[in-house]
Amino acid sequence: MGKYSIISLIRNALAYHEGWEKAWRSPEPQNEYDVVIIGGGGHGLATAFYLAKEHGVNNVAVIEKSWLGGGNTGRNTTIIRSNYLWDESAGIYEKSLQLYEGLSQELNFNIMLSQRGVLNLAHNLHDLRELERRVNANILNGIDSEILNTQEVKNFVPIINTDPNSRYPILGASLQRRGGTARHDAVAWGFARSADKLGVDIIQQCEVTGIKQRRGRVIGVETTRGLIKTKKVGIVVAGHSSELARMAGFRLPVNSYTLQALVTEPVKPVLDTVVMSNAVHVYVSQSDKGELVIGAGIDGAHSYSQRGSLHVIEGQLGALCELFPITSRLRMMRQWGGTVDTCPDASPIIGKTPVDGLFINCGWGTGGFKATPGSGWVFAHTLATGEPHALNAAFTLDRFTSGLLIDEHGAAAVAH
Ligand code: FAD
Ligand code: PYC
Repeated sequence: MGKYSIISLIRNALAYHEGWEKAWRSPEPQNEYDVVIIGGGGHGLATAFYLAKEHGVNNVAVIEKSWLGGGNTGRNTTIIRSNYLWDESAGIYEKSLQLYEGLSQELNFNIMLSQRGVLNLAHNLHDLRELERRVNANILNGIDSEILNTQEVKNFVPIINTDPNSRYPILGASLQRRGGTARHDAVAWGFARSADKLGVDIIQQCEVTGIKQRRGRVIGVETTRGLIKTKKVGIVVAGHSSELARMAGFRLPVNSYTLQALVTEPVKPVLDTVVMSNAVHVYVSQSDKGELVIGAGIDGAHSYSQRGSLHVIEGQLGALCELFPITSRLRMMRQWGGTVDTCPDASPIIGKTPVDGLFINCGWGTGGFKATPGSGWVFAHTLATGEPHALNAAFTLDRFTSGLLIDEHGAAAVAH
């Protein structure tokens, strides 16, 4: 750290947050924008940033009903990876991982990328064959992916229980070494700060209540702070996508569920990778603070509640203790939930809607944090040109009528 950074750090620390430079402005909404993005999560903010940076479209507003990153962006367990099965998914998730690899430099904001590896465990021969199939597909797509045997898993994760007589014996695992974690808030804030610098208006505490149309074309959005005119709108509201589609007069094949997570009390470093078990429904990593960050599959009932129910926690903690016996004496500190938007094939929708000028980016379900930069990058292209990029061309809404589904239930890893 240079002399001036240290002086500025001391000055700011002593000033108790007074007079700190704001990371982004809080402008009043203008009457009209070239593009309005609904949703100030990571995906919406990334879209705005790439619209301005890659396409020179700066007259853009991001409209957020609450605070930036307060939706799933700030609620997720920060796992990133690109080891999906089908070519279409490999293309977009790998683009995203590559953007993540340069993002701290690109945004001049430390997103705390930690490529500590992501393991998916196999507990029986069927699991192992499924993982081998996916690893082979990944390798054909140029994505780093490998299979570890039981001993190699034990070497990689010393605290894991590999006793062959345990309830969930470990026959092996897939490993993506370039996978890992990134700090979720930092991703949202980094994109917000850089988009703001490029002229994007970020408007918080402003809810979109209607999509105004004339003769099948979008002409603006109704908000709690008045009408904002525009000929191009991108909906990027994750768990509330069906609501926005309803406002615009069409339906989505999307279901909303609660996905929950919890953290333990902080402990010394015990786990320096991410371990997921699709079959047993638990996954875990250790945060920089020392907490074990734990999650599982969705709660099975449709809901907009951001809480989740106890039986899901009981199941995942039982599995956690079986797989990692040393966790059995840890106390749980916090639990929360987010509303995820799931598509029938566990893949997103990124593209046109039945309304001219209205585009949608949704359906990332339990796994969209890893896609944040890639999703924003392709959606910016789609909004700027009116047509999808090659990387999102297959993720259309009409695949649910054509039948050209992209079934990623296996690679989604978190059951939904
Ligand atoms: P959000 O961050 O939810 O942003 C949407 C925004 O739209 C919200 O801020 C909301 O307030 C706003 N909004 C909604 N309606 C309106 C309206 N009418 N007007 C204005 N604004 C509106 N993915 C991974 O890849 N790895 C993980 O480890 C992972 N773990 C997860 C764990 C949990 C517990 C949860 C809940 C999700 C997890 N996910 C994970 C999924 C991931 O969080 C999401 O797919 C991703 O963050 C979605 O980002 P987003 O920007 O689309 O949505
Ligand atoms: O998609 O990798 C993932 C994930 C991990 C936890 C929740 N989703």
